[in-house]
Amino acid sequence: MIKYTALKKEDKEVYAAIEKEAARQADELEMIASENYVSPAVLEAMGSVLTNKYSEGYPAHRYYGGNQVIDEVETIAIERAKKLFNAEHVNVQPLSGSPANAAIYFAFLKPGNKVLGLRLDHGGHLSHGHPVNFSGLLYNFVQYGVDDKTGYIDMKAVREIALREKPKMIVAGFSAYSREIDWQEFKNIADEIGAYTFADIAHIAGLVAAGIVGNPVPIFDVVSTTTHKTLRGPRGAIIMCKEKYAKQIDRAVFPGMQGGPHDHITAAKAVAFGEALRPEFKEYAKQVVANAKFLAAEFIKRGYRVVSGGTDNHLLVVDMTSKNITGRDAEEVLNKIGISVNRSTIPNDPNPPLKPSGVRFGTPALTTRGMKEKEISLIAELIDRAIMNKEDETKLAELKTEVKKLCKKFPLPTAK
Ligand code: DSN
Repeated sequence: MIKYTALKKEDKEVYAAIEKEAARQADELEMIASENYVSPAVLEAMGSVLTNKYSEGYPAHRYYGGNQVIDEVETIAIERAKKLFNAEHVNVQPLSGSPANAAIYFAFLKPGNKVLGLRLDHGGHLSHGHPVNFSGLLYNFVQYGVDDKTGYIDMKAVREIALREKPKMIVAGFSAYSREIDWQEFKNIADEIGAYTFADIAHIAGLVAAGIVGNPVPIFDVVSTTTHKTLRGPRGAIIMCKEKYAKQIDRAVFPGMQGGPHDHITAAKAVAFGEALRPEFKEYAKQVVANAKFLAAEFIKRGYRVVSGGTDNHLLVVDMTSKNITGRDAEEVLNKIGISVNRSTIPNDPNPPLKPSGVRFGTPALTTRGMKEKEISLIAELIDRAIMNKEDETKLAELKTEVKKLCKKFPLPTAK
């Protein structure tokens, strides 16, 4: 149990806010696919004195003195990440996912170069070429999508677009796509046109590390991932690449994009990678996927349409149209009963992004709490009852009590 003794004494206002958020996390169900609960060890490393240090540069090549210990910490993080993902080279300094992706573009491309990425409204990410994002503004992105009928990425169409457009880089990866990606097929297409291959595995990194889904690291030129989603580490990111690109990636991260790395976060990344190398992590990752598949089936049983008909990973996108509610309203209703989710576009959504038709559900955080199929079944029932009684405040209050009762049986890792 984290005590925050000094904070309680020195800053009652911030202490009270943190305690309130801790209670919210403990008493509510977290189903946002990109969120998770870190272990007490990861949290302690994040709160360590390593935050006091400046260490621009890399182990044994720093621009500040006093970095002997930081060198050790960063080297541990690098070595563990290499082992976890079978990577030739790893940079553990990126501050988060978008800065990591920016560094990759910076390392391989010139402004205006053509890049092929997955459309945001088909499950991609802002940093994969959306027009309001730096990626779409600086580079000339063309986009692929999912097949209208199946909801799967249409690899034939990807090939056609790639051969027609001849991008300098192909981006594979997503933030709301529930199916396995055929990394080898992406690589084959890229090789036909001499394009770089970049995989963003932010969402599935934990599943990749556990060997539950395919690993692009040995196949692709460069791979980025955040460390805080299924991987269950601190907020941050890493970049993995072939040894021949090591120098250009390292230079792009520092001095290209960033100044001093966040050494306390590097330590917490090392701790999380150490945890992910243990057999228990594999069990967790297996259960994450089993829970997501089970949840998809429970929704389908109750008459919901799940995009692509199910899932191969930790997330699913559910089209709320058949229940006469938008994704935004469903998010609000579920919030009232203590279940956090986020609205999501569905492929070719007739509704605008702020009021899309879908909701994205994820199972990593529930699984970290120890929940299995039995609890997932109850949660699906609670969600459905909330949606069906969306205007009945009394019913919603009763459901909130049921959610809290379930949460009490599954304390957070940091509460033990
Ligand atoms: N915000 C993250 C997600 O929810 O998927 C992606 O950056």
